Amino acid sequence: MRLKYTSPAQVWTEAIPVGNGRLGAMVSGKVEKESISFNEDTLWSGFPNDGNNPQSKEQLPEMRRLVQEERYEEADLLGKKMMGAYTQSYLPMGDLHICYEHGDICDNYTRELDLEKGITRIEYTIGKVQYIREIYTSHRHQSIVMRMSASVPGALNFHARMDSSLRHTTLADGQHFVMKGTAPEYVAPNYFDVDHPIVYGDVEQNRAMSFETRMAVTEHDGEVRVDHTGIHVYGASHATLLLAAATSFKSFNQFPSKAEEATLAAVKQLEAAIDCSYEELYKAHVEDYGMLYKRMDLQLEEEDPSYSDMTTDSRIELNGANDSGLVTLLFHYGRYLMISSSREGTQAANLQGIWNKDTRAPWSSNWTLNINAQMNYWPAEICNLTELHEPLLQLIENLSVTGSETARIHYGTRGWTAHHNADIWAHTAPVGNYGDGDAGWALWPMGGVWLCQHLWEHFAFNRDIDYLRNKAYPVMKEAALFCLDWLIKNDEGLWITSPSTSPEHKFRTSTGTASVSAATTMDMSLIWDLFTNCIEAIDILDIDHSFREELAGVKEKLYPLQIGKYGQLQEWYRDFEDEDVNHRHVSHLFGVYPGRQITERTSPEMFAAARQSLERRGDEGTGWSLGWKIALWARFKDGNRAHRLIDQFLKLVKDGEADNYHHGGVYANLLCAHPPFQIDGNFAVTAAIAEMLLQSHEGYLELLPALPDQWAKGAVSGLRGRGGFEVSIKWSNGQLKEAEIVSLDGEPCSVLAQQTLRIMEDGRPVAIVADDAGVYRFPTQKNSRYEIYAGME
Ligand code: FUC
Repeated sequence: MRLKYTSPAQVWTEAIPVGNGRLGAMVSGKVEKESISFNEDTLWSGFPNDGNNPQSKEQLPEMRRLVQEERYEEADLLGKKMMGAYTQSYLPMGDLHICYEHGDICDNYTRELDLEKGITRIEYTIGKVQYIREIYTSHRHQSIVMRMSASVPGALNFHARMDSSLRHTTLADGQHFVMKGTAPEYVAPNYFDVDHPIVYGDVEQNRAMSFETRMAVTEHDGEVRVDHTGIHVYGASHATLLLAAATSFKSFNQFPSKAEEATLAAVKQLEAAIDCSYEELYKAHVEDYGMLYKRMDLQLEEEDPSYSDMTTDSRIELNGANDSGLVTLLFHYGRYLMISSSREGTQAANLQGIWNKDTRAPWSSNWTLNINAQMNYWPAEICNLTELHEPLLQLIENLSVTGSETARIHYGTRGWTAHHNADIWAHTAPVGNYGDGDAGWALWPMGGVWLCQHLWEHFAFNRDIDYLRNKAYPVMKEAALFCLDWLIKNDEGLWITSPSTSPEHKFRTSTGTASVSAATTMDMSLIWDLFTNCIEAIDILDIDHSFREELAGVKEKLYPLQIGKYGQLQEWYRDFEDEDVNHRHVSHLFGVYPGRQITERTSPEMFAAARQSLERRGDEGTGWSLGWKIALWARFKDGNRAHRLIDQFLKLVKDGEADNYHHGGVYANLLCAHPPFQIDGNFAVTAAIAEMLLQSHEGYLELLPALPDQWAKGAVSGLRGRGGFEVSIKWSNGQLKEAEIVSLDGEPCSVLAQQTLRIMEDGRPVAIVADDAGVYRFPTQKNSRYEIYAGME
């Protein structure tokens, strides 16, 4: 499992990402002048500032009147008056430049990322001297570790320095080379054209955060000098360079600390790592990373051995999804990226995970809550990385705090709301510089409702009742209270939302297009999902009985899903024509995936209509859109269609290809191309591949629900299903052969497969009950293992 290249990265989207959840780096592997751009996940512009717009609430009655009178274009315009501030931006920290005194001409160049160890390695020869670099970000030692070596004594000579596009100075502090900098107080989004897009605070009273990066050479056998220009290593055959970094960020609702706090934190990190030998650092990293990575394995078909000699970019370009080894690589890469961008206690992975080189990154590299932030965490549970879900769950808790002010100020409701963008300050207001925004994007108070699905899913997969009681349910309940106040009754006495948008898509009106109307399918499906989850939580916790009644009553009378004139699941309240029939968002299909409202069993007609909607949308899409569609085709149990879209996802996109809303693909480094680079698609495709092999949203584990013809034979281990089950499956000729289920919580287990099953525990048959639909149910014991065989004895 390696990404592999035979030349250095010329551009950022060819470079290799490494990270420990907090500290990230993009390694280019250039021979003479290595450049590594690095990030720290708390480095954002700005300071706590709610960005709410107190004028919003007074527009609401008029807004609702316009919607009711079907004056949609006017409603869109009025929406501008309900906007708050834009979010702040996630920032690059700096660039590390290492210049080797051996020129740029070399032989036998290779550059690899070993997914099993989480280490990138660069090798080349100059004359008879072999040079090797190993680079990774250690979670245990909280630093970027770079080990350089030469096969001949004295051949390793280099100079390392750092700079940043943010305000900074550099200096030598004993054996440390130090960069001290400050973030701007304001960075305008890249799509917002203003004269002063980047604004720094007053030197004396800066409200933004400070940052500090420290670098030192540890183990070496040469001469090391540190001065204000950098670190110089002469006459060595090996040296280890460490880079530690910190900011003065405190928390989402507190102003940053003084710059000294960043200094203290960076010094502490570096000092903790500095006395370790390279061997100790390496061993600790491989162990720590492997503890997460090794939980899963996947094999699809026999890999064509000739493919493993090819570079990753040529495999993408020439083979696509026909190369099942490349598909497995893509799958594991999503897990690698999750381990590298999300660890307990770090910030949640944003639009670019943690890897961003631009001060004005696309869409501020923020958290976009109308699909992208959620999508980042789709693989967390099913791919057995449940603890890496934590940063998102924490972000949700933060948003529920700031979001209660937004709910009160913007709409006068109880509970909490978040709109389509968030930042490290837990921004929850609709974005648009108090009047500039577009209602089609920003006037969507459903971000919190959708996010709450993650709180529930974390419970559903793990069955931790204390977590449900103390962490998840209280936040879900507050989001449900918002919905109860936000919903209004239509003329037929059904509950609807107004204003309401189907994220970013517009419909045609008699005179143009508009986005604001009432009760979009997505709104209603999200509310259905939250209420359903709250009701299940209440039943498990045996609390809040009258609240349960209230939720159940409203849920019963939610404006129902509709089937439109094309046989499609209607996206809007009325059967409007799409502005763009191929639009990238498929929000109205939330109930199919990642939701569970629409299944073949519970609502076959809606299921067919949803499928028809996806057909109408077509197979094109931005990177993340393709990822979502693959997961949807998995839920429609169409493995071949899903496979076709994986092939589409594996299309090589060249760096700098302009933003495109209809094509997607991946860059040479296998990172998802919106384009531009956006990480969500990587996570979605990993989750979707898992979903092709195992589903558990219908109350049972379904083995191999959407196997494509191309994967006739294979094996997967370590998947997780709802109910607290770990599942491994082997198949051949497109048929289940055997599976193993470990019950982590002792819950009763239900399994569905295409064949008759025999279920054994310790070699003895287990008493099973099979229903008409072929679902086998059996009791389990906590931590017991069950073997499943297809066919009769
Ligand atoms: C939403 C999407 C765009 C992009 C942006 C970050 O606005 O519609 O395609 O992913 O988020």
